[in-house]
Amino acid sequence: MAKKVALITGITGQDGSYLAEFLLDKGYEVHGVKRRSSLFNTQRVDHIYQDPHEDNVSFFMHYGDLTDTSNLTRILKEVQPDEFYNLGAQSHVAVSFEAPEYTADVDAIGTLRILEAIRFLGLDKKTRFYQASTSELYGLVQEVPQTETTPFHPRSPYGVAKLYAYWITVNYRESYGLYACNGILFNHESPRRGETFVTRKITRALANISQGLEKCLYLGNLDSLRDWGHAKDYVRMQWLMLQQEQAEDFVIATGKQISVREFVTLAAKELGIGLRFEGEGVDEVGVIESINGHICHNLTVGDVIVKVDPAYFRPAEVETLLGNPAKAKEKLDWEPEITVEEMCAEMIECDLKQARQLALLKANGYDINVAMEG
Ligand code: NDP
Ligand code: GDR
Repeated sequence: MAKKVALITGITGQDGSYLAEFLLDKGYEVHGVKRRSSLFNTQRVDHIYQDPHEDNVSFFMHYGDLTDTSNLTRILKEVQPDEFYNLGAQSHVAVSFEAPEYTADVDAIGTLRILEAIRFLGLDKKTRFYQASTSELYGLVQEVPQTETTPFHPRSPYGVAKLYAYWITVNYRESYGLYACNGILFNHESPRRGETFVTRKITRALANISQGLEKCLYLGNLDSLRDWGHAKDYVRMQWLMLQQEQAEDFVIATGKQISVREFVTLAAKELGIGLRFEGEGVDEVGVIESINGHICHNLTVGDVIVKVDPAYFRPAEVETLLGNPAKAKEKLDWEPEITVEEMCAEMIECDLKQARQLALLKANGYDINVAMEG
């Protein structure tokens, strides 16, 4: 039987890399779109790279960009995918305030470009389309927890661009009968998470601090509440959504939320270090006694300083997000398997390994550069 063919934008990102692994394991031929970059940008997928000169190759990369219609159309024509996963995006909410027009071009119009290309090439009966929608659509939340029917009120240029992408996906389903669906995914993380998203920024910085490579972790809003899951669990659901008889939209979440401050505390606990929170709006030392109902033993007020820097505040903030994944459970029998505590432990393990290597280099006189942004 011929292999199923999948095409993924954003293959070099966190989700793209996990999804590619997942589909290769299932016996798919996987094609990914990568951007031209002056430095290598394929670190997350290098371990699954296959030499195109070999026989039986099932992993291919194509240069492309979501801002380039002719390029997307050509790749689609060449690949003729059974499944298209649109994971590519300018995905950083804070950056979208700095680059709103680019974010709209990539995240909103990029989605339209793909849908139009599918239609134009007559692939509308063949290619199933998945759109990476987001809990950022809820923004200023109207209902707790959020479900597939909760009204949207995005709070950033990123959220607004993704709102267009959400509706154009629904519109192409309703207008042209495309199998097109939205996964409304809540935050999901992993050791492969980009270094400027808050969880990875925290695990990386605390691991570095524990090895004497940095002195202080600067953060913005410590009180934001997020429903954090693991990317591995969430890509499984992306595939499941394209295996149904009819295309539908689904919320993917864990149904639990913790604050940024609590995540810092979890990470510190994992490292066995004591914290001190300082800065604007912080009026307590910040030791947290229980997270998700579990008592945090061995937590002390310590010397590791976490400082609030208003530079990381956003012009409009999404204060709280909490998803209800009941529809995914009922219709697709999907449930997340990895808890936020397990995920944090995995991220710390990975960042600590790197920090120890850097510390060793430093101790032996090598120049190292530990840049922290966010
Ligand atoms: P990442 O930021 O890790 O990956 C984004 C990917 O998009 C990268 O491969 C990036 O390429 C690529 N990309 C960026 N701009 C363009 C462009 N102009 N043309 C083509 N590709 C481009 O994001 P995640 O993997 O975390 O997220 C995947 C998708 O899911 C995104 O659309 C995101 O908005 C959405 N999402 C993510 C959630 C999360 O919590 N992770 C939650 C809900 C939705 P490069 O490597 O070159 O930068
Ligand atoms: P988010 O993720 O905006 O939810 O978007 P991020 O990790 O950037 O922020 C989460 C919350 O933490 C607060 N925060 C900080 N954030 C960053 N990045 N850096 C800081 O120093 C910092 N301090 C506090 C933020 O204000 C925010 O409230 C992610 C992305 O993956 C999107 O693409 C995706 O759609 C949504 O999750 C669901």
